Amino acid sequence: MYNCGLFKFIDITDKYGHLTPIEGKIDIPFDIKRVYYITKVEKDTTRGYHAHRKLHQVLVCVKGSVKIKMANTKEEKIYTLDNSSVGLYIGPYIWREMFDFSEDAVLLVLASEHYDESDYIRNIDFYMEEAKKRF
Ligand code: T46
Repeated sequence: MYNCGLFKFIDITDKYGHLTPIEGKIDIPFDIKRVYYITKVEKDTTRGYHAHRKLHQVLVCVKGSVKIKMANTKEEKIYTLDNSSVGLYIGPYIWREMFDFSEDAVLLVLASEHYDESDYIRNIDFYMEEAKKRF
């Protein structure tokens, strides 16, 4: 599937615990302009239901687990994120839905741009129309 995939980051382990560094333009293909995280999502809640026009993001479930459904105009794929040293890259024109959050899930997101609501396509029909012209 275009514009998405998994990254494995270094997991530096010693007797004091684990440390995973993620550096913009080194470990992921963009500079990080924004960081946010999603926590305390109630059972059976699904988030997302949108795509971005320009934004590149990497999602890391630093605690617990969550499933991410990603789709384009032709196919869809579901990833389970449950490893704090694995990142899911999602680039432009990928529809995403996040579901099955574990109670303790902490989903960290590294983003290539500042928050801009006009970059969102929140309607699936508009998404299909725009994405079909590009891919
Ligand atoms: C994405 C997935 C993985 C802000 O004010 N600033 C921000 O940086 C973000 C991300 C959101 N917001 C506001 C916009 C909404 O009023 O927070 C509210 C909840 O955002 P949203 O419904 O878009 O949340 P999700 O979980 O559906 O989507 C978020 C990101 O918005 C999105 O880019 O890819 O996480």
